[in-house]
Amino acid sequence: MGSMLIDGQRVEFSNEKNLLEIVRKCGIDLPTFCYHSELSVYGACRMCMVEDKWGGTIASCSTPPKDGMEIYTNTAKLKKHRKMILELILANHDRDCTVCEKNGRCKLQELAIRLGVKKVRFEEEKKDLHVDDSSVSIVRNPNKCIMCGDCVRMCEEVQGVGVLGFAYRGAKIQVTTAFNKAMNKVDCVNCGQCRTVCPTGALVIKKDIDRAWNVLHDKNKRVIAQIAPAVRVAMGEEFGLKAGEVTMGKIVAALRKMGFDQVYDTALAADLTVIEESEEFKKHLDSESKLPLFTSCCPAWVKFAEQKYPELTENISSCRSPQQMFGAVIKEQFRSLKETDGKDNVVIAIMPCTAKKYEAVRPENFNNGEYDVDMVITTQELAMMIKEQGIVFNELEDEALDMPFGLASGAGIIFGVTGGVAEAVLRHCYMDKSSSSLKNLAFTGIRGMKGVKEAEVELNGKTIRIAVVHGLKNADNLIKSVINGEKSYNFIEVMACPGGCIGGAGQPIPHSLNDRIQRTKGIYNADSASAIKRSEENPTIVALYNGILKRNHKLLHRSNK
Ligand code: HC1
Ligand code: SF4
Repeated sequence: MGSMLIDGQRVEFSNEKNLLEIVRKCGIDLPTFCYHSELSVYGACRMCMVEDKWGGTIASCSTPPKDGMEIYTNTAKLKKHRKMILELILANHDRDCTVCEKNGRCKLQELAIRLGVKKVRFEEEKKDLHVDDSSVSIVRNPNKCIMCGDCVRMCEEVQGVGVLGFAYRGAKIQVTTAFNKAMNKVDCVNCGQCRTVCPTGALVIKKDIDRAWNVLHDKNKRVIAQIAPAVRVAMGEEFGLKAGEVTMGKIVAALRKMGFDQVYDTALAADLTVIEESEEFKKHLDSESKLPLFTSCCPAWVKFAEQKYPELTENISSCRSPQQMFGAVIKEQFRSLKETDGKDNVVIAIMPCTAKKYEAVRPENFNNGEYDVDMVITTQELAMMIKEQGIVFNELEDEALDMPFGLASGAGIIFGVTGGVAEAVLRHCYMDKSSSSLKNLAFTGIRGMKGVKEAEVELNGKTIRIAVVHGLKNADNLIKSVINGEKSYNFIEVMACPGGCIGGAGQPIPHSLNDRIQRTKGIYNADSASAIKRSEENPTIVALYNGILKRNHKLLHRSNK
């Protein structure tokens, strides 16, 4: 608690951890490249310098506030200093802005405009480093890297993966992988979180837009969309709407205008996952073996576990993710249609996630001579396609999904947030199907943004211990405490991205934690609005179990379990 003078105005502060947060709280948007409130303070870019009353300059991000301080944020000296930094960065930056993927969204470009940098006085040799597009999820272009280190800290501190780091010294310094290996040859889990903090075009989503247009323009293809739960609460942000606004009806309308033949909901397959995973969980509980059971719908988490904890393979649910269940079921269902009209069935998944691109091409997802899901387009890619097509998104009339695979329960929809899978499974397992039991479940402690959440519930006379974790570093720490016996659980839900899929790296980049909170609210609103709350009450699911799943149940599992 205390107060200070900022540009001559008295400002109170309480728990802010540094000067930068206080300055921003009082309405001055100090520029930074390397500061993210959820990462450690690096203090490298020096853009957030402020001046004290004696004319000394200090980095506001790494200076704790003190009562009675007097600082200035925009003196002539500071302005000159910031411009100089920008010019130095721009001097050896690849400045092909017009064709840069980040054009219009680049922090470097934005600050150069904002601070009035009109020319670069220092001409240095441009970098000509190899652009790594070996990953199916992200492209790394070191020529556009400004060494802020944000991706390095994200990968290490939030995801616990640590495949990116600084190499070489002086003018040759680079952010790269160990031994400069290709991204598809290191333990990158494809989560894409590095790209959510990259201020420039150095890390971007690997696009499948051209491939998507090709099939949409081909009259011999039947193009089928499945839309993931979290897409509906974030797409609007690309068109100036508020985070959390549910725009499913407009997304459906846009997809039809673009030429999609069928538009369905991935949350329907999440309902299948709920039933399969619940049955599997009950078996593990009854036999008291392979506990805790871990969820399997997040592909970045599955890859992380396979690499780091191979001994846990049997504890990870054998269920395919909803994306893959959906693809497998639809391909099976539409096979006869292909035989009748000769059209190839092409399944395009619209996902909030970059790791889903990797999941779709895993070998176990190649069946009957084709992939179950042919292509994955992120929320951001779909927004680009909508804009390219000239569709005025905000003016679209809402349209309904196609039936019967457009029908999902609220339980399927809440998969899009951390805690959602666990809650959906409990809704199914609970014998008490009253609405008060639904409410009680919501308050067990598995909702919310805490990195690790724990709950104890009574299930058929047994006390079940549940953990819900998001962020792979949190998952890593939790697993260590399970392995060393400090903690014990029966069921653990893991999502790699902060907040779950609503914070996926294929979504519009959230401006703050509040955007993720609003998206979460949007998901719970969509759940409240849905007529069906539990997966087993979804009539399409019932029909599937009485139809193709009776004949071919293995469509739902990663191996033939
Ligand atoms: Fe997810 Fe899932 S919820 S993994 O977060 O289980 O991506 O949205 O589609 O597959 O349904 C992502 C979201 C998504 C799957 C479902
Ligand atoms: Fe690290 Fe995820 Fe980026 Fe891969 S995609 S480098 S795991 S943050």
